[in-house]
Amino acid sequence: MPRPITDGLVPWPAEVAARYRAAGHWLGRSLGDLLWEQVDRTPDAVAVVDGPVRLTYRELAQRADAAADRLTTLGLTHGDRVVVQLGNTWQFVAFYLACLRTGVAPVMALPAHRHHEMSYLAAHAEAVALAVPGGTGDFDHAEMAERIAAEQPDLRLVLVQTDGGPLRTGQQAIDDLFVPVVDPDATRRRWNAASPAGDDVACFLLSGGTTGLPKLITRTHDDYAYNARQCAVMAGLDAGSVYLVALPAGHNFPLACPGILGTLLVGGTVVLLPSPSPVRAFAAVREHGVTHTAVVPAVAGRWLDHHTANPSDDLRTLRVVQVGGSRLPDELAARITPVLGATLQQVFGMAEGLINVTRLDDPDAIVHHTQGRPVSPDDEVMVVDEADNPVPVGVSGALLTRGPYTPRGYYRAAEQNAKAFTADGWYRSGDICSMDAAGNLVVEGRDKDMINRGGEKISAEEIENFGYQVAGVAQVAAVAMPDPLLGERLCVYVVPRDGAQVTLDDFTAVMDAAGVARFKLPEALVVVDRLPVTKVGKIDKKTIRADVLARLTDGRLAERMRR
Ligand code: OOB
Repeated sequence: MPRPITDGLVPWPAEVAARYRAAGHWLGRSLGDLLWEQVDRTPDAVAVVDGPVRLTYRELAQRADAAADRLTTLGLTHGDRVVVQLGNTWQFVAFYLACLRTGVAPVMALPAHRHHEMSYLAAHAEAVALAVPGGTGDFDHAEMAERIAAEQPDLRLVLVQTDGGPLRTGQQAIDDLFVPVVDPDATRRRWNAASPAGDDVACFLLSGGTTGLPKLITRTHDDYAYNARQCAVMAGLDAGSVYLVALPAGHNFPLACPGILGTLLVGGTVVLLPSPSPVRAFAAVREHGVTHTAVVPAVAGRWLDHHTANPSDDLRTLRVVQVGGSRLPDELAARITPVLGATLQQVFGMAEGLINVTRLDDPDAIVHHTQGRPVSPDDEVMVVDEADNPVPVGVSGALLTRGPYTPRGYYRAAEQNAKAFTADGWYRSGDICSMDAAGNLVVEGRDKDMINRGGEKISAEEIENFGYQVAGVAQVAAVAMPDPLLGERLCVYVVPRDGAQVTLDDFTAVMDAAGVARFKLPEALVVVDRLPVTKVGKIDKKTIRADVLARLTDGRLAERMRR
């Protein structure tokens, strides 16, 4: 039997929570309440566009309420967890809203996740349900879900987005949840009355990953609504805005910074695309009059190149392009407005909370060279030295933060919380930053053992754990390898056992067999006699990274491009 959701939450201290309420940051209302209020203000406005499907606010709300009813009939209730892996479709939005209405907490997995990640998430969250895409493209999510459900007795329900295709025995078609109910007004009143509390869990986000597997971050209705509202203000969203979702919708950035939630809270329109390819994105901008979107730097680079080669695409409506997830090179930053004609907003955020943005009216010097400043006046940020003492302006150090939408601990992770949070509740972001006199942050590097592959986060520890399962491997270290396109790619250093041969294929075969998300597969492997160590005997990643650079420069490192 799954334990109650409350078992493992780390709340804000009561006096801090009272302060956030008094300041009006936390409204004590559920996200569903706030969104359904918007439905009443603009019932006939278009809320969601997904290919040929256009749903008004009223239609979206009715589908979500219908799904809330069906989830209840299927046995799901307030506090249950469901791992959600849906693609960028209207069903993603309607299902997420149904969860907000019922208090069933979605765990926001990514479509790229495979058996390894999904089974862990389901087990760790003690989920009772999975919601997955159908067997489209190169991977059969429904088959994976069937296997996971067979392995985990708590999993009672598998919802599959079949898009009308065949269904496996024992699974439910997600589209059946949205079929209109007989009396939508009565259904709506019932869910209004059953609304979750402001401090209930709205959803779980996944940590960027420095540990073996992602940690779960609980976001409450109060804090997540504030996150989305505040980002909406900063991005200049209003009822006339059209927000394009080009990144995976379950990621914090397109979900709530301001993303889908921020747009729906102000009466704007959300346009969903399955991928950020420039051809599709620019066609969507033209067709739907997109005003706002969010991309990672690698995508921004592709858009710039495409538009430079095809300048006739009409992007006139595009007002704000948010770029974040990994460091945007200054040269790329300077090209956004001249080429795309839109204002650049740099976004330096994290699923753990804190969001920094450059303001729309900031001068170029700030927008091109910094990653912005916190979106809330009550965000506390501190750049510290190794003894946790603040460093002077302009000096780099580790970024710590607390605030009204930065939770005080991961879910059910006491041991990791002791490391990732200070005794007085500051979150150690693992980012090395400097701060200017006006509070703008520049991300200079990081002190967490992670590889940021174009915004996709890969934990070195997780990869090394797989390395030790590869036959003939005595020692392994996973490090970032600089890449002009993605910023970083994953490279592994291997010390073989006596006489053993270890290849990149051996390594990826082990990871493939374990069913690991493909973006985590290493793209280069270097065989060495021994790994450098620091004075205290730890593997010296800094020296290894310098070695990667040297090998890249003189051509000894023949990297393999996977995607
Ligand atoms: C976003 O969230 P996560 O949780 O996938 O990753 C957070 C980490 C940060 O700690 C930092 O290391 C890196 O991603 N990061 C950036 C960055 N934005 C994120 N590093 C340099 N420059 C940036 N602009 O990635 C995320 C969440 C919400 C909005 C935007 C990004």
